[in-house]
Amino acid sequence: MSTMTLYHSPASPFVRKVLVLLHETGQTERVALHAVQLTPVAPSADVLHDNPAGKIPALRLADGTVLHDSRVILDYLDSQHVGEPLIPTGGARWRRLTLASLADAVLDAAVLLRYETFLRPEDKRWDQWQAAQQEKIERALAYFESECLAELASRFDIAAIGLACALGYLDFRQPQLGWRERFPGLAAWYADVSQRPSMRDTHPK
Ligand code: GSF
Repeated sequence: MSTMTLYHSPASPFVRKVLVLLHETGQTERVALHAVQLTPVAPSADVLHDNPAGKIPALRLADGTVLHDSRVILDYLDSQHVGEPLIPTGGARWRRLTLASLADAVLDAAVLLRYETFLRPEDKRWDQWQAAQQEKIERALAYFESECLAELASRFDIAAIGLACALGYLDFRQPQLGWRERFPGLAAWYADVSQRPSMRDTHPK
């Protein structure tokens, strides 16, 4: 039976990280999804009730406590299962969290770009700002490609989940980007992890 409620949109890559972790740790049944539609300029009243920032994911626990943002929710849910933690507790912890944070930076830039190109009126758009966000994505992917392939392949944990959801979101929102040609190591890694049921069941829509 579900004891927690997750504010959810099938397009949200930050929500997807939570869904993937739930799947990987066998906790999917514990969480009911509350579907919402929102943008920064059209917030959801339901979400605002539980998160003044108006953002998803937010997770309401059985006792009414609300957790956000995705990092806090992942940390909480990872403390709620008996398997090997997906946020390592030993020496690898800070490195893996830092890689997860870099994956979130890709997502932050990609989501801002989406708002900039989809929501902002054309006459108010700022090319240089868009280019700077795109460069953040490029630099982060170049770093993952050149420095992190073995680390990523070693375990599907918090860092790998974050990057997999980020690459999935780039495919969803920037299909023209062509990142696979420039980052073939990441492309091979992503092709592999995309086969996981947790990734297959949570495709953005
Ligand atoms: C970012 C969540 C976010 O931007 C986290 O949870 O890690 N640091 C936060 N969520 C977007 C939806 S999405 O594209 O995943 C959101 O809620 N946007 C509405 C807004 O007001 O920014």
